[in-house]
Amino acid sequence: MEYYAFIHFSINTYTDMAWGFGNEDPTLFNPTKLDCRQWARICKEAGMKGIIFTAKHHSGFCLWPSKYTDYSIKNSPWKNGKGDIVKEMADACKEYGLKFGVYLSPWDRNHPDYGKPEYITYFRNQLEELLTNYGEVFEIWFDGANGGSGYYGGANETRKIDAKTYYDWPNTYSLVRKLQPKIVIWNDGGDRADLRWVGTEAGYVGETNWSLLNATEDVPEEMLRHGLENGDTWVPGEVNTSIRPEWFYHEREDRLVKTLPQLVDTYYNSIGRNATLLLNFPIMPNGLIHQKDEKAVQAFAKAIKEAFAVNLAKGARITASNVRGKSQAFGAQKAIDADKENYWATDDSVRKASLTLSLDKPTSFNRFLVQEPIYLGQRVKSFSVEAMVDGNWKEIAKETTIGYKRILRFPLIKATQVRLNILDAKSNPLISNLEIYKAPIILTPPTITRDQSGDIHIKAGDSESEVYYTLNEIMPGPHTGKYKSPVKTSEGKVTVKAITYNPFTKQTSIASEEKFDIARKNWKIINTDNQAAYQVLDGNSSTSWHQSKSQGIPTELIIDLGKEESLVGFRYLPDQNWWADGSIITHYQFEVSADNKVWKIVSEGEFSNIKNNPFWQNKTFETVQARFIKLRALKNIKEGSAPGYAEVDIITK
Ligand code: FUL
Repeated sequence: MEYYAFIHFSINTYTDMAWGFGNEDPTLFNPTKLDCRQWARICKEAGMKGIIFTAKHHSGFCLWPSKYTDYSIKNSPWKNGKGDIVKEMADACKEYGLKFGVYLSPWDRNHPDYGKPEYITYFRNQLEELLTNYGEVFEIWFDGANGGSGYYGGANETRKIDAKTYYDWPNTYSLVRKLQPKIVIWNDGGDRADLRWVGTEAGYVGETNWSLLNATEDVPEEMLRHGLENGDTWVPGEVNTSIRPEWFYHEREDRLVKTLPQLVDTYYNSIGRNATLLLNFPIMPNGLIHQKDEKAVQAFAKAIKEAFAVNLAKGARITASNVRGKSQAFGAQKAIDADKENYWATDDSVRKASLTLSLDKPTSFNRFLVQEPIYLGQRVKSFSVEAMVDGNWKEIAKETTIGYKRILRFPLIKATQVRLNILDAKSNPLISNLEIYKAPIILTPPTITRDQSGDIHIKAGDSESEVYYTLNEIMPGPHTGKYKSPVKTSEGKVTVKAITYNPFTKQTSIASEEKFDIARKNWKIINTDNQAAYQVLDGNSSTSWHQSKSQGIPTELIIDLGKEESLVGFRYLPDQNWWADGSIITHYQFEVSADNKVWKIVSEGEFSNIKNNPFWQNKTFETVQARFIKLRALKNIKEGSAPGYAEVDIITK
């Protein structure tokens, strides 16, 4: 299926939490515009094949009117408790020609029996409801987060279970398979199921990716990323990741929706590496997918469609170094004909062989796609790709596994022939499909940062594009400076403008612009010896430093600027991680000093709305000469948590 969606929606959508505790009041659940057809339409238009829906997340709150609990939408104001979102979701999937899947959290932080044998009966009763009343279910997701603190019917305690034995997975699986014979079971907490977690939610799987593991062995995360060459069980990887940092909707992530280059990377790092891609949409409290998420997934779909629009291998001549029994039924042609089920095969004893494509004329391409007929297993252990350029073979790539599908990206190359060399295989190699493409370069504005030493770093979204910049306010273009490595600047203020450029089509992106104040090169953080504190000055908004908790609040960050400066303001960027929001400073004082002895408060107050919009906070004041600055945190979002900083900067006159 390659590509399908996850939808996260539950009671904790209304409390702005990643996991509900299980005590949230059902009356909070009131989506005024709920429309499962909007979700299905977006997924269908994005080219997805199905949707997996969080029928019950860890809070235990059920989005269908389960007979076995009152902790469900039955007791919410939505449709006066008469609604059933699982049904609306299943119906919308049917209407849009999508397969329907279910996420049922084994961990239930609401149920009083969680941790006891009785809960297993409850869990199975719910499984039975979900797998009987809503038509065909293509996948069931048993999340691995299991046991811990929770409400548990009022007990408010921590309950531990053994995820391997507690749910009696063998019998639970039998029930699932009896009710839905064609279902695929996902489980990372217990017995090996049909699909495996890839050990990360960051949106990638290993380049070496075997669809095998051992059935009974506990596997480290590293192995989840790569599978096991000689594993005894077929458990392909499924790359699950969210279109935003978190799984559930949080307003303050509205500006953190994944960018086109990030989504395209995810595609090549999942579907392009023999895995499926399960991309999550959080639902807003009103019951809809946010427009920004919709736009992002549409742009992603368009970019992929354009990349794979014209298969340049179609109609080429193809020859093989060896063909099984010299039979046409296994000939090289089978790798490029329209039928993706048939395949080129070598004689049984062969482990090394090649396929050569001859093109009519010199052809430019930058993608290579290859597939094995996996119903006969995954065989290829290593391969290389070469191109005939000006009469010489040039190696483009040397890789390991192929599997169901492998897609390679490389800079545009113009060649008359392309050769796939199978270098080693577990058995005689089989190739069912081979394609080449010329994907357009994705032109998005580059990102510009300045590190503590004052060097400027510029990054394009697509490594095939060129980057041009200026430091003098002039519009950049192919006639201005070409970015090759970090740009040294004087330590003063600087405005950087940059564009990405497609040298083949001569198109440019919209320009990015960043204004940097004086470089922070000679700054010293003087009230801590912890070198990690310098992440506050590294120019990288995704790194951060947190004060030690024991210090309590107020807590200070004192910086020596190295020399006296004319200050007119300061800037603060809180830790950008959603889960670190407790550490965001809401109330502050800013002091300056000439000698680190006599201090003067030049600004104090609050960072208004910083919880919902945790971005750069700029505070200005009357010009003052000072060499030392002190940012004092008076209050954080969460009492008792230590202040965290992604960046701190000054504004000079
Ligand atoms: C995780 C869960 O704990 C998250 O809340 C989310 O559902 C994700 C898909 O899996 O383990």
